[in-house]
Amino acid sequence: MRLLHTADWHVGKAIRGRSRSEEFAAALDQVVGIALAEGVDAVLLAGDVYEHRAAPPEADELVFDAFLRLHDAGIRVVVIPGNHDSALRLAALGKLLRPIGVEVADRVLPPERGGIVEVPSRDGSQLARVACVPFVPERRFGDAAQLFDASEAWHQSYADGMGRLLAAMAAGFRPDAVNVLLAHLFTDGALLGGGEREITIGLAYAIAPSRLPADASYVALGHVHKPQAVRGSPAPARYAGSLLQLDFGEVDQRKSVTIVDASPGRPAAVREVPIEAGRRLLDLHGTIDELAAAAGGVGDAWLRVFVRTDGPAPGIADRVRELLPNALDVHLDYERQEPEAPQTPVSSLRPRDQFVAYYRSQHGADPGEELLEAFDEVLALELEEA
Ligand SMILES: [Mn+2]
Repeated sequence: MRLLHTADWHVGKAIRGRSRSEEFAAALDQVVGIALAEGVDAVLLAGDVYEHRAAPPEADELVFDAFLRLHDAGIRVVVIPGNHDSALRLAALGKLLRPIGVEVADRVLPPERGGIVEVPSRDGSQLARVACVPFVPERRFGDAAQLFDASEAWHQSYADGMGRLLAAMAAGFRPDAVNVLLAHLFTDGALLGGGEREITIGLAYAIAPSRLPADASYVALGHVHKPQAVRGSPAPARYAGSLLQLDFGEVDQRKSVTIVDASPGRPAAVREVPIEAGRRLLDLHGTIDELAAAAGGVGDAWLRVFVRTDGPAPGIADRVRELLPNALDVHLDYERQEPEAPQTPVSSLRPRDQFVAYYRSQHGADPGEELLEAFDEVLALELEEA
C-alpha cells in the first residue's frame, strides 16, 4: 500500500508579524494534490499540525479544508500531536474528525489499549498498523511509562526510557501487516534546521536511531524541520520536514513530503515529492547600492538583509525597507571594535558616558556627533522637568 508522510505543518505561524496564511493554503493544497495524484491509501501527519496550542480560527479552517478534501477522495489520515500542539485540543477535535476518516492519536497508549491505529488499503487487500507515539515531554514521561509494564530501568534517562517505550509499541506489530511507527521525537544525529524550540532539541531528548523498531516497514517522524532520512536506523525512517521554510534557520531547505510504498514483512521504498508552494526565505548581503540593484530579482521572498556600511548608520534600516518591502530583519554589517573592558563601573559614570559605553557595547563603534547632541538635548529636557 502507499502512504504519504508529512509533518510539522505549523499552520498559523507568522513571520515577524506578517501572516503566512496564503502560503499555508497553497502548500496544503499541494499536499492534498500530491496525495490524490499518487493515489495514496492514507496520510500520516507526524505532529506539530499547528503553531500555537490555541490555534486561531483561520488556522483551523486551513487544516479542516485539507482534511475534508482528503476525506472526499477517500483517503484516511492518522495524526499525532507534536510539542507545539495542544494534545487536549486535538483530542477534542478528534471526536469530530473521526467520522471524516481522520484518526487522532492524542496520547501514548500501549498497543493492546488502542496505541495502534489500523488503516486498511483502499482496495482492502492490505492493512497498515500504525503505532502512534505523540510528543512526550520529559516531565510527562513517567505518566506514559506508567501505562506500560515499565521496570525501574525505564526511568534512568528519557532517551533510554523512550527507546524501551518504542520497543513496547513495536511488540504490537504483526508479520502480516504493514507495520509503521508514527512518532514526534528527536533522534541523535538528526540535522537541525532551525524553527524548532531549542529546549526539546537537546541531548536529553535525543533517542539513538538504533532504538527505532527494526521490524517496522517504515518509521514516519516529525520534529526536525529539515527533510532527511534517519542515518543509523534499522528500518527505513525519515523526517518528512516542515511544510514551508518557517524561519531563517531554514533558508535553503527544500521542502517535501515523503511517498512510502510498503508491503508486509519488508522495508518500504520511499521517495520525496517536493513542495514548491510558499515564499522563499532569503539572506541578502550588500551595500545599500548593491541592495538597490538586487531589489528587482528577489521576487516575493521574505528577506533577512545584511547592509554593508562603514559604521552605525541611523535610519538605514528604513531605507532598506523602502527598497525591499519584504525585508523582515535588517542588520548592519561593518567591522565592530571589541568594546574595552570598563575601567569604572558603568553606574558610576555620568549619563553621557553611560550612553557612550552602552552604544559601544551594542554597535561596536562610537556614536556620531549628531546623536550625542541629541542625547544632550533630551537629557537637558529631562533634568529641566525633574
Ligand atoms: Mn516542529
